[in-house]
Amino acid sequence: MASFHLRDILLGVASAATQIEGGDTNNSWYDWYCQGKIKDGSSPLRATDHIRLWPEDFDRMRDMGVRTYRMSVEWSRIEPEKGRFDDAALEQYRAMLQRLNDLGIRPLLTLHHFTNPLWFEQMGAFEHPDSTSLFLRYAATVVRALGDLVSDFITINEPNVYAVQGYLYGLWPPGRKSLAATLRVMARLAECHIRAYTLIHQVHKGMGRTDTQVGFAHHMRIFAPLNPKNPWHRICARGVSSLFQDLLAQAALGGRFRFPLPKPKAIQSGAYYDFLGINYYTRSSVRGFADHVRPGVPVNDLGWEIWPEGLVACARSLYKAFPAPVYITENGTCDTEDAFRCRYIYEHLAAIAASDLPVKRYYHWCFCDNFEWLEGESARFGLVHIDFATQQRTIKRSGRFYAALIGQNGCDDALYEAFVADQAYPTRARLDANRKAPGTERIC
Ligand code: GCO
Repeated sequence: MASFHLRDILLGVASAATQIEGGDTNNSWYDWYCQGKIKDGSSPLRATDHIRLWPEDFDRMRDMGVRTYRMSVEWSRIEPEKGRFDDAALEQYRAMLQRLNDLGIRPLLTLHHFTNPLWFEQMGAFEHPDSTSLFLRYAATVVRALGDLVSDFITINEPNVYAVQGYLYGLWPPGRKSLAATLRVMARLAECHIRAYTLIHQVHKGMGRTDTQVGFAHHMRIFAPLNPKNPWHRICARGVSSLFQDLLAQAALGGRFRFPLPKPKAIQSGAYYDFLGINYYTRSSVRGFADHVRPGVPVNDLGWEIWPEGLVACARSLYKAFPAPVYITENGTCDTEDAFRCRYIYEHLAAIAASDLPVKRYYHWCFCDNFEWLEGESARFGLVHIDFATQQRTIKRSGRFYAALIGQNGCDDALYEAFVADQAYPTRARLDANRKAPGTERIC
């Protein structure tokens, strides 16, 4: 049985400003590029030139039947200097949101997706004691300026990935390697989410809106013991899961800050979510405190294990603690040749369709190939192919498949035969054999 039906799930696509817009030198990731940190030497200054080409991109989304679009606004454009807000930048985002509404594509707006304005980065970003109030002022400005055009908000994207990559592994800005700083930043981001949750509701209510929905996008993965029979591996898997994702969920969604996360002042326990935003990509097999991939498992081009059941398992574990509608705010894969993306989409959506969880939205990451952080332009996650030199867009086979899935609100046998049946995943062993350069796996 290859068919499934998606009930009342709204299907959409996701993106993030720095990864697509281009044209902004005033942010932490452009600075990171200038420091020579991007593996393929590409710059977020180019990206997909979405800042100019968005009307074309939105038309393509409409043609594909996309129902909802997760996008982010760039803080460094909106507040280029501390305390100076740029009306033209806000107008630009208003035009985008207006157009999405006109096309019948429901926007979900992310306020912070990894990138900081330079002035904020240079003052110490979320380690600085003033960072909460500065983030809240920015958030309130955005909601006042755009809140008549959008009702669904994500405060912060993947606080755990931001903290771990930037403050523990030192791979992302600001390049620190301190466990204490990582925990401080995670706690600060949880606090920012909680306070922004309340503030967005207040501001939006003041504008006469009663349909506000706020959440954060939590990066979740399955942490499995590399050898399930080894008790040490089992302890490590639980420990890593707790440090990386469980403590953060308790703090940000429930206001419960547990050791070793520092507790911010005057935060009450409560329910700081209207939906559960989950970004899911992979399963990590754990030995010690490092990530591994089991030999022989299916993997994507970056070596991340492909394990569709994990999506539902992650959603279930979060839902048990925090019952609310589930939005899969990101799910997708790096597949340069677009050789197995249809199967990836099919298997993840089939797992959702088979579950009894209240999954209400699914955002495929990503609408188009883009600037994939450290990997630059070399890692392709899009449904639409980008020729970065010419900015030519071409819908991929997987994009046509996704459009057909949206059209049918599910998959029937004919669609499966046409797009999925002939696709197989690479395996870890094959990837290693094909690799000329050493692995480029992301650690978290
Ligand atoms: C993340 C982000 C996206 C990535 C995507 C693929 O999870 O890191 O939210 O910006 O591009 O996950 O790595």
